[in-house]
Amino acid sequence: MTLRRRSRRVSQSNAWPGVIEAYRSYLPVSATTPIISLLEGNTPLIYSRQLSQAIGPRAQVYLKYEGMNPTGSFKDRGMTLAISKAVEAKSVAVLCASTGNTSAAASAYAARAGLRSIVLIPSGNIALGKLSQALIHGAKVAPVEANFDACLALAKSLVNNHPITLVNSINPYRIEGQKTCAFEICDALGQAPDYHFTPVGNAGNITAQWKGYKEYRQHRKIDRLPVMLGFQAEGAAPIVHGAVVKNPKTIATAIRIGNPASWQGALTATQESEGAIQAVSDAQILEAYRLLANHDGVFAEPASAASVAGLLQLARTGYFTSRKKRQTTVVCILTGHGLKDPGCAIDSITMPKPLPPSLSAVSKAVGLG
Ligand code: AN7
Repeated sequence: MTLRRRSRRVSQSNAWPGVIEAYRSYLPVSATTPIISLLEGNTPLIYSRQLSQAIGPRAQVYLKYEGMNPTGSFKDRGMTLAISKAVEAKSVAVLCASTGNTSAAASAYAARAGLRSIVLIPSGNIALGKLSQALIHGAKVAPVEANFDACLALAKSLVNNHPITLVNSINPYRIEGQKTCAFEICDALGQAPDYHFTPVGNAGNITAQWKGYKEYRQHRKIDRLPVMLGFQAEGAAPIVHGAVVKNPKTIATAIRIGNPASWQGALTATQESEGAIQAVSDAQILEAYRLLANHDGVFAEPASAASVAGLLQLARTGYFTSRKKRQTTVVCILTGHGLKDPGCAIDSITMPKPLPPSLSAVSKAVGLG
């Protein structure tokens, strides 16, 4: 009797296959491209009652919770493709500069692919969760005493002198992968939203999302395009001011970027869609961060809350009431998980004091006394 070797993998025929398999015909892969995936994508599009009410009676606001990706941010969409293509090109190492999330994604996907990864991060200005990820996935981490923009310049010089693949979003495969976020939104809504709100740092994501919407329209999956609205932090708003910011400052370290690589892509997206890039203050970012956690039950990292801060800012200025009569659909991208930056959560609440193990002390402290 011959024993048939059983497949080690459980059949997952109905399971989500990751963004490359889900959108293969829209992406630059061939039948022989090795696919390195952690089954990223298919993130929740969550209705927000509080934000819908804040915008107006005919508004429907949805949160695209990209923090639910395998490494906790939208970067996984681009990284699955960038790493797959690096393996296809027989690369043995990848390199990125990062404010944190790119380094987390690069090191995880590189680990899975058996590639070495090197990450340059601005020393002291990356959230602890992200740093832990890069380290635990085995990346060579170089904390540089400089900001992200200087780290990116160093990274570009390093790849010129060594046979290493750069996996920052100037790698076009990153943009290709990240456009799948727009596809998913359209697939879920059956149409493009009227307004698309997103945080902007290096501006790769808004560039990718706009590309995604335009491709979906070309393929007649949707028949209109959203207005693209991007938000930078006030102290790191080069696109808003039309000038490089030498010393960008914001509590939202993910978007602490003074010279975005995809600057032109962001301008194209907002000009073609009649949208805008605007600034929101750290106070507005933190207000939105708390609102999301307190009223929607959604924990997003501070940079992510910039999209919601931007939505509230525009709503206050009457942006929506002065425009449309019919139903308005809004999507806010929440780019990363709140657990990435536990320090920010702890700093923005009052830490409760330790209590003696007595019923009266505990009851009193929790408001049941
Ligand atoms: C949570 O990880 O640039 O405008 O090096 O982590 O495409 O840069 C992160 C950016 C928004 C901005 N939200 O996206 C990096 C990095 C979060 C982010 C952005 C980032 P882009």
